[in-house]
Amino acid sequence: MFEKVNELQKKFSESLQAADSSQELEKIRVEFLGKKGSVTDLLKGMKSLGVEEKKQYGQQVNKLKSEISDAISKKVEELHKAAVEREINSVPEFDVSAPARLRRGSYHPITLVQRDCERVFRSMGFTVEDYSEIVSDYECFESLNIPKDHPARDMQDTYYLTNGQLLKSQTSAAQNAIYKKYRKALIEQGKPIKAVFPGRCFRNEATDACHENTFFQMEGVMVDKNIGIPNLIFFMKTMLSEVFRKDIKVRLRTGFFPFVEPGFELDISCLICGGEGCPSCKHSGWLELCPCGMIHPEVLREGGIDPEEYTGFAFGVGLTRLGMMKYNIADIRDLNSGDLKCLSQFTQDRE
Ligand code: FA5
Repeated sequence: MFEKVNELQKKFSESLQAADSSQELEKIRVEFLGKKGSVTDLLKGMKSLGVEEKKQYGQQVNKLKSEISDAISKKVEELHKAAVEREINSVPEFDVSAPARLRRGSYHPITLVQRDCERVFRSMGFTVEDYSEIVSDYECFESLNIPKDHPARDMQDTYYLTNGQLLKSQTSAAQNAIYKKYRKALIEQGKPIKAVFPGRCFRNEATDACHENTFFQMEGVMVDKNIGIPNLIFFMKTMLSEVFRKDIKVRLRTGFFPFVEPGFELDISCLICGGEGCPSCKHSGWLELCPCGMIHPEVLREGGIDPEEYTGFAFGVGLTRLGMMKYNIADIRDLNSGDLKCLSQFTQDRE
């Protein structure tokens, strides 16, 4: 039995010496220290030993175990150091007197599409508002008719701070503040509230070709007397035709959001596959782009606006998805990748 410990030690030393990459070291770690590794195997034979032998044998196996673990960590570090040194030594010398090659930056496709939308809405009398990325539960949910324990909260899990605040999961989180900011002008001077507010949103969810955990939306609201669904449809149509500047197929279907009534989902026929179905549209041929609806009376009331007198619409367009469709980017994750091969293709749109 004790012989086996020495044999294993020898075998390990040989394997360690031959290893010259971190992948090989990981393999060795699993081979010797893994759940089904050789060191665990050594312990299996202990049953047949006497008490004193068992104690000595156990000590030897444990000693071997920590020696193997230490030796692997040491070698990992050595290999890492050697790799860094190799890299430092391989930096080509450069000629400081050579003329500079200028590389101009470019705007991110989402910035481009956001500016496009802002331009369209500004031209129709909307203000563009900025809003915080860290918000309270009240802003993100309660003021939007989503009380604690409401099932609609399941649709949007996000990241919480230890102080109870959260990274906003939707730009709708700014609605209440916008109503409160402009309600006086609406009520006293009859100025309709017309505002868009773009922003980064966060959701704790798995990513795929059309879902990111960090993405951009742009919210828009209009409140005045006699605002109805035709107004909403007019502004949605104008936004899409101005952004795409070509005919695109859209569909409007009913959708549930506690802060609008009635609520709609505005989908766009997938421009990546032409509506055939692909990973970008979850093989449905349609991409959910811009939910919208008539602002719920409770939400207006919470913002200090009398819903008996005023009505309004709200929408929340997915700017990141809009960018995907406009610039024919099949995988949303490329937009956050920082990969210049993908992102610098849009330099021609630089302003
Ligand atoms: C909302 O966030 C609502 N606040 C929108 C709204 C505003 C409805 C005003 C009614 C009135 P939803 O969770 O469906 O709804 O997201 C809106 C849009 O954001 C989606 O259609 C999609 O374009 C985009 N979006 C949502 N989740 C993701 C994600 N994980 N990755 C990328 N885009 C996303």
